[in-house]
Amino acid sequence: MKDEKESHFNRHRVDNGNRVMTTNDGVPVYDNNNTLKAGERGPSLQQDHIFFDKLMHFDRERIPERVVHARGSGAHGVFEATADMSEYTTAAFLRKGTVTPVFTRFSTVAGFKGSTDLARDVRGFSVKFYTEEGNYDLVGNNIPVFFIQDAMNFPDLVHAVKPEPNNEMPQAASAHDTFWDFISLMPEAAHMTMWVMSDRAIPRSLRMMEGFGVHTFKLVNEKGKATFVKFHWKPRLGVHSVAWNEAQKISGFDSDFHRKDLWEAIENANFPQWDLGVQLIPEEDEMKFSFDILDATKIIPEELVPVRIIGTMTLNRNPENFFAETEQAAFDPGRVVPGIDFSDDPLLQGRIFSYMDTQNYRLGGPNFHELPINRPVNGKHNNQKDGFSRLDILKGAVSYFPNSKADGCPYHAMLNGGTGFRSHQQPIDAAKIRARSVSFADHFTQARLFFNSQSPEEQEHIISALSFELSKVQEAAIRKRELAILNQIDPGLAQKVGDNLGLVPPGELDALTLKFARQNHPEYPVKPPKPEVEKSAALSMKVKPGNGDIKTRKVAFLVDEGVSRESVDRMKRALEREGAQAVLIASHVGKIKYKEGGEAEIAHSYLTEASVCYDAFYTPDGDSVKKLEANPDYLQFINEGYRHCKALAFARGAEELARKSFIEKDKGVVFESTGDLVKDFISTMKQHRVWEREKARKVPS
Ligand code: HDE
Repeated sequence: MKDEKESHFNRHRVDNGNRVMTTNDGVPVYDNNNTLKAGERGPSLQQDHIFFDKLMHFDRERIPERVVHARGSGAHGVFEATADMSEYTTAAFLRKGTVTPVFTRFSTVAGFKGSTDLARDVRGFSVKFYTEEGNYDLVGNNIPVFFIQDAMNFPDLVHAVKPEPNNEMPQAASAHDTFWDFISLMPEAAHMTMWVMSDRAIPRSLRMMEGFGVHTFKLVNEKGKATFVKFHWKPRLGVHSVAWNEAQKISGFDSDFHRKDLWEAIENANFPQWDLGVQLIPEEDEMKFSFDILDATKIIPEELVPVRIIGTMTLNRNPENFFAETEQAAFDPGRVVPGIDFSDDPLLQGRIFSYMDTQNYRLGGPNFHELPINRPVNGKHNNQKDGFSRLDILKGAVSYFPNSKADGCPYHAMLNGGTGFRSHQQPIDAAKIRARSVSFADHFTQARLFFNSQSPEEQEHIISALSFELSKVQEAAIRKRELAILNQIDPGLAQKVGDNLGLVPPGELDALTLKFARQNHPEYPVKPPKPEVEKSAALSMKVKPGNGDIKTRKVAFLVDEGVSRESVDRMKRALEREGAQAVLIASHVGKIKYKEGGEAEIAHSYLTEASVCYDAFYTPDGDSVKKLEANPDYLQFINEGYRHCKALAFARGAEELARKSFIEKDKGVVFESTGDLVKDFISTMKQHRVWEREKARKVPS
């Protein structure tokens, strides 16, 4: 099997090394610089087939970008099952010890393909498992709920959040009228809105975010018994975000920040890992909760159903060609393997159509599954044929079933007692109806649960984000309508956002919001059932497992001519022991002299680097201190780091620099003279950020 998998990925690799250049038909190209002309200074000739071959291809290099999730980054890896799940599912890739190749693509949702990585947005988290029973796609997000409950509203949601159609602004941003107009008329979006306004929407790294299947799915065992399941990805590096002010600046300094971070981690063999967890709900318990498990705007709190870890994904190989792999990867929640099935979640049901349809268009026809990145490793065998860009060459005269001429092949699994995909035999007795279940009508209880479960700093960030976004909305009526929704979630929250908008939150939902909600539920608002829990610890990022690890964190060492080698090396060694990265930054690249003699090679200067691209800052001792004091770029670096609540360490001789730049000592500012420089710095970094600093901050930058 290993060889087969290897050849699967190798088959289409092209190596141009030591080869003569050819046309697409393999004709050697003699001159790749000059078009064919009538005379040296004459017009070009129509018979220049070499030039036409080249330009014809060039003119068609772009394919339609994804309507949503256009901006993305992918990586190859493996998934290893670590638990025996045979009691619940026949899926072979979930058998303990099975190792399955995967391709994972992370994305933002709203921005175009070339937009910034650090937009406030949901992140897509799609995993294609190349299992021995075919491809399984778990196409999830880094937020466990969604804005809407029924797929019918999806194009409207996307039209509302995308740049406005008259002027195509703003890019990769939800802070504009049409988004909030829509959201304030759709109270079902309240829960998701809280998540998107939280720091989850501005991750520090794609490697430091959770993933969720969002919908309830089903696992099906050998006896045909189904168990409902929710999927979770838990990052080994913990869950971390940046500050909003920082995110905006990163977008300017390095709009590839996340893409580069993922790429570099893999190149440096710091392979990111996630554990796959499941919440299992017996079929009998389907109606047991105060919410409907088919409603994608609801989570199942971990207090009610714990998350059980069943495997680990490791991303260990960057794509060799972005277009061929990441851009052409076709994910589809409709691709399930035996042992996994859909629930009746109306959002999921709609997705089962949309992805296949979108790939058909985007990748130019029905043969997109033959592209190397989309091919199943176990091969495909059926009677489907022809169509645009068919790659496979089907042998023989027979392309129908049943047949006798090819001994009945390919046969379907039931004929030979095999285990093909069988849908869960779910009994249904219902009238065809276009309606919304009343069990979907409570929109605020879980939005409140989320807000109540956040730490005070996280709550402040949500308030600031809502204030930012709604301040950017031009129409006062929209601001007010959203405030009325926030007031239903938490009056204190609405009050604080209202203060920032100069508005008093209305006590009742807006008449227009009610009008639209009543289209789905004539009796709206419906009295909400009593929730099982009022708080859920797992919803705060503060307490995530894996937090406290500083592996791969980037620490800026702010140096200059005459810096002390001893002061640099001592900290560098300690950080590297923890797996963190020390990056020397000076006023110029090239060589600088150490105080003790000898030279350091500097790859980064203030010209190319920004403080927002680093996790923590260290100013070593040496003659460099005098130079740094007079360097406004240095002062901006540490002031901004301070503003963004990062750890700052100053060797004894550099402590004065902190005071001169108005940085006040707090638990994130480490001085050599008042503690253990190295130990205190590392332990502060382990807390990720000193968010408490935000309130006390007096530094302007
Ligand atoms: Fe998607 N979504 N979506 N979505 N979605 C697409 O498929 C769609 C939804 C998600 O890395 C599109 O190939 C509908 C929920 C990810 O390539 C499109 C509905 C969740 C990706 C599409 C939803 C997602 C997509 C655009 C409502 C989280 C990127 C390009 C019923 C569980 C996949 C494409 C990648 C992409 C449709 C809602 C996640 C248009 C109709 C809920 C991660 O088919």
